[in-house]
Amino acid sequence: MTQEYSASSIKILEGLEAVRKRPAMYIGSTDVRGLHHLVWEVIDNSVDEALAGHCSLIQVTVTSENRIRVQDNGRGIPCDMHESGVSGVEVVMTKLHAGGKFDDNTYKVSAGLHGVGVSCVNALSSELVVHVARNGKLHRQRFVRGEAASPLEILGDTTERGTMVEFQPDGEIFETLVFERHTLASRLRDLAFLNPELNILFTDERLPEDDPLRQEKFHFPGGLEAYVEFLDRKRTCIHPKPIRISSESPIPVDIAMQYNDSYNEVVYSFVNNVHTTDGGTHETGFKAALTRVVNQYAQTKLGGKLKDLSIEGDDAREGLTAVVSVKLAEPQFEGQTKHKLGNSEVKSQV
Ligand code: 0RA
Repeated sequence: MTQEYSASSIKILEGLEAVRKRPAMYIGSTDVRGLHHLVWEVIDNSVDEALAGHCSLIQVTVTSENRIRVQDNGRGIPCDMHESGVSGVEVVMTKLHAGGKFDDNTYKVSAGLHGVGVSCVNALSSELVVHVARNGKLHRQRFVRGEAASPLEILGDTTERGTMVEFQPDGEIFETLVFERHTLASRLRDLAFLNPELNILFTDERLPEDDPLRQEKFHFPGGLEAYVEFLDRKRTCIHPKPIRISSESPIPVDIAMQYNDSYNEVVYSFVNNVHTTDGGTHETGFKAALTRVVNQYAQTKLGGKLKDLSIEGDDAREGLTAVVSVKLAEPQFEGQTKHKLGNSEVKSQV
């Protein structure tokens, strides 16, 4: 590199060096899970643009060489010079924890669970190329193992807007470099159910041209209602439409639920689009409310006849399929894998 680095740039390089030294500290592991974590990290930035109301389409592609390309029609990463002496793109791509949020914090909620940012993906990629369409120009910059391998170049004029990130995970870091179509597709489908405005186009270029799974479009204007109907698509429901409960204040809460004729309980919960597989206060609040309401109703209807009737939570949820989604400015995630919501105020709010 011929470029001279300022003190702050040196710190930036040390930052990404730490990510390569201890990748598990940033993305959990270097196995197939960690590999997919890279994709979630990049997509989170595009979803953040969508949550801020600036992005309606996210295209995710697995190339025939097992690279990942994520393209959105958001505002694009700022390309002008940042105070640190490099472009906004380079700051986002090389500065640890900068994430996508070094502007005036227009982001109400962030999708990121670990929120380590796209710079970690860059650090753990043998090559990453970013294209940004912004202010009428198409820009491009290339990175190798987290370091700029070209300046931010202007390729030409454009009327488009948005960001495209293509990366090759580093074989020196990851135990496997093969992405799982099903893992990617189901997360993208979830994101589309949780964000009804969003269009997600998923392409797996490893599949033959005529394979119907090569390209899937995920767009569900019905939101969580559509999600519950999807989850129950092979079951027989005992009432025609899912029950829908939504509220914007004090926090955005969105619930859809439907009973079917099975004995299974399926309750999925999300916080800021993150699947809380270990539940937490939002899920506890929902279950407590449901048990209480069912008991109250039973007492009103049958109270005289069944004085000591008490319906347990498990009974109230027999044959229930439900999705609970909340959006929080400052989620506290708990547990070993950070998949459990801890904010105590959320229980009563839900
Ligand atoms: C920083 C500031 C702004 C947008 C972004 C980053 C941004 C990052 C990514 C990563 C993937 N897609 C993205 N889209 C946007 C705000 C820019 C503004 O205020 O116009």
